[in-house]
Amino acid sequence: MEDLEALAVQLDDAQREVRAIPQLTKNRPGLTTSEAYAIQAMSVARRIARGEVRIGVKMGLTSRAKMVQVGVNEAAWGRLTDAMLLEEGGTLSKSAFIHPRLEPEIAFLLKKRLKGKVSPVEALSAVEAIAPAMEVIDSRFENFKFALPDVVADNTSSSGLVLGAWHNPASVDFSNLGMVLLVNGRPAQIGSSAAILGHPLRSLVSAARLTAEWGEALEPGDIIMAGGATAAHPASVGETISLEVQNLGGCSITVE
Ligand code: OOG
Ligand code: MG
Repeated sequence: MEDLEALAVQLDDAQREVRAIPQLTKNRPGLTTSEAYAIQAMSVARRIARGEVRIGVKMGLTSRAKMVQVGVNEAAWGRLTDAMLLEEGGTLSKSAFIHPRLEPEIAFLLKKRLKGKVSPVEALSAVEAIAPAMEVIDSRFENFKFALPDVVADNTSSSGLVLGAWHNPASVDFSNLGMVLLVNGRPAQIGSSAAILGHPLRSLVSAARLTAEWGEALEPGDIIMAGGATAAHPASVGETISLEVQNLGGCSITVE
């Protein structure tokens, strides 16, 4: 356990010091996914101990495009804190990140607790609202390269999120909505919400099941990020990166 704690400290320090580190599996080829989730929990606990507040959970690698981009073929989850919230329409200071990438997502806001195995209907009845969202991912590993245990330990590259306006989930069928990531007004990534496990709601169902394996629940008030619908876009200074989702509006941020 102590050696896992040491790895958690390495990752936490890398994030705070904005410094890439070698993949954990280079020195520990036998690192298991289960050990990696323990490292993630320890490293996020350090953030919470410093005063950050848990705001929800993110799913990652829930679309084919994302799996292909990073070469990891299994969905994973991570923890979100208030320190990751970025202002919609605001700026992202690139120097506060190692090598940030942005990706188009759908976010859920929960009004009821979800834990363990739930049906899509139960999951939907727990949703207060849905919003267009962009996630900022910033792998703490050199060259943004990792295997599944690395990325799990690294809180699935979680680093920031931008949220658009919330909508009543009953007012829009969000199973297959066009999603366009624009860079300075030009489409850079085009996809559909259906790319997220066939329906973003399935990602919420998975989040309830996977977090419960670690004794955790999705709580009322939590934000759940469904995962990128397309490959992520590496952010460059001077870019305004925005997301437009059919029938849901969008959100945007400028890289400085
Ligand atoms: C891992 C995190 C994946 C998503 O939405 O698929 C993720 C990564 O690509 O660095 O957040
Ligand atoms: Mg993501």
